[in-house]
Parts: sequence; structure tokens; C-alpha cells
Amino acid sequence: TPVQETLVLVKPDGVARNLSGEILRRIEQKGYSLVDIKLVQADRSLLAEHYAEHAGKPFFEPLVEFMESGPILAIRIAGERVIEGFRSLAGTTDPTTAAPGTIRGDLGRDWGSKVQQNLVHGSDSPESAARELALWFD
Ligand code: DAT
Ligand code: MG
Repeated sequence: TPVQETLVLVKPDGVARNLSGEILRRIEQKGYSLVDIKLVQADRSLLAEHYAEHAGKPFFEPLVEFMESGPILAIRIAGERVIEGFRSLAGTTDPTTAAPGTIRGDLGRDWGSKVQQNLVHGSDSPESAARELALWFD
């Protein structure tokens, strides 16, 4: 069983709501290791590269604006099948319908917030993880 690394971002809503500790707790409780961590004010070019797959979609612009709106906690974590495993901890994209027990399902807000305000990002494949880790951690 392969040990992998993945990129987790605590998005500006998570940092602003003081949920970084709760999110780290869930990552550590699951048994994943912290490899590197830093607070970043991301600029537009980093975010456009990070979300390149969504360029041209209607939610791209609001998404990038939101991600620029405050500091992001970037975390490099390692563990057995952590790429898929962290996505499972995070829950599905829209917090309104994300399952209870997940970060988005338990801590996301159902009203007065947009879909992009879903607290965390997690890489979705080994290729994405390698690409995104290189972007956020030299
Ligand atoms: P995920 O973050 O679950 O991997 P994604 O890669 O499809 O989701 O989209 C990236 C982010 O863009 C997502 O976290 C929130 C936002 N987003 C996705 N679909 C959206 C939509 N239909 N309307 C508004 N924002 C959306
Ligand atoms: Mg994604």
C-alpha cells in the first residue's frame, strides 16, 4: 500500500473562522503526518495556475477572488492512500449536502455563503498532487 503525499489548503474562510486547528486535528486523528505547513497570501498567478482546470468556467472568477481575499494555510501531508483519504475526510464539494462527519459537512455553512467557501482544498489525483505540491511548496 503506497504512502502518498497530497496538498491540503485551508481556504480563507477556514482561516478566518479559526478552524485551522480543528481541520489539523482531523488530519492528525486520521493518522496522517504533517510534512510542511505555511500561511500564504496567494497571488492571482498562483491561484490561476492552481485552478487552471477551471479556467473559463462561470465560477472561476469568484473562486479566484475568494481565494485572494485572505491568508490560506497550505499543508503538505503524507499517509497511506492520503490523496483519496483526505478527499473523503473533506466531503463533497458543496457543504450544503456534504455528509455529516466530514469537514465540509460538519463545519461548512448552508446559508449566506457560496459553494467556493467550502473550507478546504485537497488534490484529486497523484498527478494533481505532484503538480500542486510543486506550485505551493517550491
Ligand atoms: P473540489 O474542491 O471539491 O475538488 P472542484 O475542483 O470541482 O471541487 O472545484 C474547485 C472549487 O471551485 C470548489 O472547491 C468550489 C468551487 N466550485 C466548484 N463548483 C462550483 C460551482 N458549481 N459553483 C460555484 N463554485 C464552485
Ligand atoms: Mg478540485
